[in-house]
Amino acid sequence: MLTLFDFDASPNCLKTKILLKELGLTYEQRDMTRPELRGPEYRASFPTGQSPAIRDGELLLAESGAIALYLAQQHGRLIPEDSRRRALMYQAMFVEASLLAPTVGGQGLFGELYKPEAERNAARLAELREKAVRVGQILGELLGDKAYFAEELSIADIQMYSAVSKSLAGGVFGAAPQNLVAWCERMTARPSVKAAREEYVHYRASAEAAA
Ligand SMILES: N[C@@H](CCC(=O)N[C@@H](CS)C(=O)NCC(=O)O)C(=O)O
Repeated sequence: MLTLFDFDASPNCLKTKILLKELGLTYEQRDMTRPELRGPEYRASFPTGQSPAIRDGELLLAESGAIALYLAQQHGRLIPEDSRRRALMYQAMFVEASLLAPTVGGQGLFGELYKPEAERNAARLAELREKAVRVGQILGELLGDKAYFAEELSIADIQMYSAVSKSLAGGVFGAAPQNLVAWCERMTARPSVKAAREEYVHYRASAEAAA
């Protein structure tokens, strides 16, 4: 059986959980702590020392995007057959990994905001805040009038969802594009997304705080 190496506070693990639920796969979950992720045993299997990661038979695989491509291809779902749509999917996935995640992720704005106030770098924080607003605009333009980033639901939407939903909830996109807000609401309403969010203390807590 497939094993998911999971970490409760992780937006990256949320992506993989949504995908597993969207594909209807059964899996065994290993709940990891930060020291375990950084420990030699985990690093021997997954050199990045990060979650999510999966074990599928002989295959040990980390990086949410690689996991998404692997599982979607294996199950023949969530990757458009049409090559133009598939190209849009790749574009959105690369934008997520190269622009969105570094700007707002753990190494970016939210990483800086989670630091105790005295340890924050004010100049970097201001730069990241400004960049986050630009990234929100870019995502709105990439999405355009499409219902999903590749016109049909694909792994690109799942990859985008964690950081976009967190950014919108945290207000870091400023006056966020309405099409992006509507897309996020569509994604949040999906049973796979609802079920995945329910499994994380972190996301349950933010839903309770918003209610
Ligand atoms: N690019 C990676 C990022 C993974 C990542 O940053 N994982 C975080 C949790 S969200 C992690 O494992 N942090 C633990 C640590 O760095 O010690 C992906 O998409 O999977």
